[in-house]
Amino acid sequence: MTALLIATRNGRKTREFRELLGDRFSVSDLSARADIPEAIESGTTFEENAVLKALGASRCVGGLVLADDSGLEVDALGGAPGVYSARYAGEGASDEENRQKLLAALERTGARGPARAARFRCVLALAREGVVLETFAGAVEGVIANRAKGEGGFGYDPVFIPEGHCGTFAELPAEVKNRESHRARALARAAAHLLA
Ligand code: ITT
Repeated sequence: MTALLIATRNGRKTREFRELLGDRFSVSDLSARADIPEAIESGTTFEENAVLKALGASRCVGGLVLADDSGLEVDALGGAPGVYSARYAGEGASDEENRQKLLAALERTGARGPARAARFRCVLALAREGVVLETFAGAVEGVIANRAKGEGGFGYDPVFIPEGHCGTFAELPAEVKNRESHRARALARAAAHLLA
């Protein structure tokens, strides 16, 4: 089994990677690696930040490293929060604070129904020995709900209704997110590359 280090400290992301990759890869993350410094996400695109995270970890450990940079783009907010999704309500903000800020900002625009169009984007960067081998992108279109609903997933899942569904990612069964999410789509491309 191929060992794959996911360059994240977000355990909810790691859980999704494990579910998505099944027993094809032995997955670990940075949660137990206090020796590896936190990457500074100074990029202005998901790709730049994914590459920064992948290189940061890959310079410290051998083997295959995969980094994920992801976030939510809301059309009525000019694409915000975008690459700033994790820190939308400020550095160290909780998921709930970020969601509340998003719903309040969207409320102020008066956007209703299809005018609440949004998408999750994910870029994965694959690296080995401090060199980026490839990047892979995935996206899922949807709309922002009027209020947060559901207990599953993480981050903005309770406010995101994916195209073709009536409930949020947090309400729908995990299998739906694992089949249709931005991360699932990017990872399908990465896995095809790794297993080719
Ligand atoms: P790492 O940098 O350690 O991977 P992070 O959570 O800070 O963890 P990002 O910088 O990529 O990750 O920020 C992504 C943010 O976008 C994340 O904190 C969520 O708020 C949101 N996000 C990304 N993917 C999501 C998903 O599948 N469901 C809900 N929200 C998501």
